[in-house]
Amino acid sequence: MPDQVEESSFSTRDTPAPLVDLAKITTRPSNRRRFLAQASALATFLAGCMRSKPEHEHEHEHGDTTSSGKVAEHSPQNPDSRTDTTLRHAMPTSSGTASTRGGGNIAFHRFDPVLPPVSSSRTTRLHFTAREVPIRVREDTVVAAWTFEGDIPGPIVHVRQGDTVEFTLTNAGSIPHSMDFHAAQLDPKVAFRSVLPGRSLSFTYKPKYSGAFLYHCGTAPVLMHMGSGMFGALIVDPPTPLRRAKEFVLVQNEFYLGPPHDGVAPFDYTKMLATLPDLFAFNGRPGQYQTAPIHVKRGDLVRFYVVNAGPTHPCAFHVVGEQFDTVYLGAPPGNAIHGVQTFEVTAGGGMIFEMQADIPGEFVFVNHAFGHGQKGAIGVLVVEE
Ligand SMILES: [Cu+2]
Repeated sequence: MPDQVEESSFSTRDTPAPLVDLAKITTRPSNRRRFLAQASALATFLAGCMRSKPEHEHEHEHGDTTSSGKVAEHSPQNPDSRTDTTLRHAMPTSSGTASTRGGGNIAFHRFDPVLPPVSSSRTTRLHFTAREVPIRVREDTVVAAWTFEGDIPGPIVHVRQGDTVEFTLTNAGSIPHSMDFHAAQLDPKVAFRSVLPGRSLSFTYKPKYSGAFLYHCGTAPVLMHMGSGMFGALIVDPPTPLRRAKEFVLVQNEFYLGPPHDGVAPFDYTKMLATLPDLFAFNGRPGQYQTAPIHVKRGDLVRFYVVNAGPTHPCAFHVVGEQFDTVYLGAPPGNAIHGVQTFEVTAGGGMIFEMQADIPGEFVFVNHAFGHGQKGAIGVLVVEE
């Protein structure tokens, strides 16, 4: 059955490449006449663009799909997905919007790291809403988040290899957003294209491989949308399930924050480009599993699904006082390595770490790139007697 893409929305569209090369326009006095002629040509070209491509026409072009899953010829292209097109698009430089102000009454909640059970149905229907909301990520910090389903990270999704995932994104935000599933194989210009505020987009796919996968907003600038909280984890089980274990999902991300307004700190795009984060976190709250650790019992097999949302830095995952009996680099149960102290999960990647909890105690799990661990990518696994 072919994958399908449907929409109940309008879509953004690429801007035309300029026909006049600005770099060739010179202001040297000896070429003054040529400069004036070129400037006149540029003005004529720009005026033509404004007449021939009014904004409302872009917004009203549909990308309908046929019943066979093919996309009609007049389908819009999405320049936003997988490419950071900051140079061609007007872009926000901070995540603060009218809906992300007023942090005083926002309560803190711990993000539950437990992997939810897989559904008995072979079809998983997901309907995510993109929302711009303030989130308290620490006692003293509320951020102007862009989210899937109102949290950082978005919901943990658990399916099997070969299941059908029917996905709909509704945009309840104030700017375009989109969805890029790393577990999917789809034409990104169609399925992962931007959805305007108030609109929805649906598509269907079947995960080809098992593993720990990232999903994220792919709207330009991708760095800004991922950096402001639009990401999550989708876990795909192999056809023959892995051994029974206590299973936890850890999604690492970085925070780049500006000065707070009305108690809410906006995400700062200039800082994201400089790649020196203020904070790191597992599951959106720096150090939350130090304050409220993860508990297992002696004898449990513990399985961490570590997904790195970045947007930029790696996660050198390590458990102090333990070793990983098995690390699945991808597509479990294949690609397993054994007796591992630390392994790096790159930005945009996900891996599965297993350890036998046969010694009681408190075991710190950490991004062993310690500048990152110190900023919040750290927690505690308590192995009870
Ligand atoms: Cu977005």
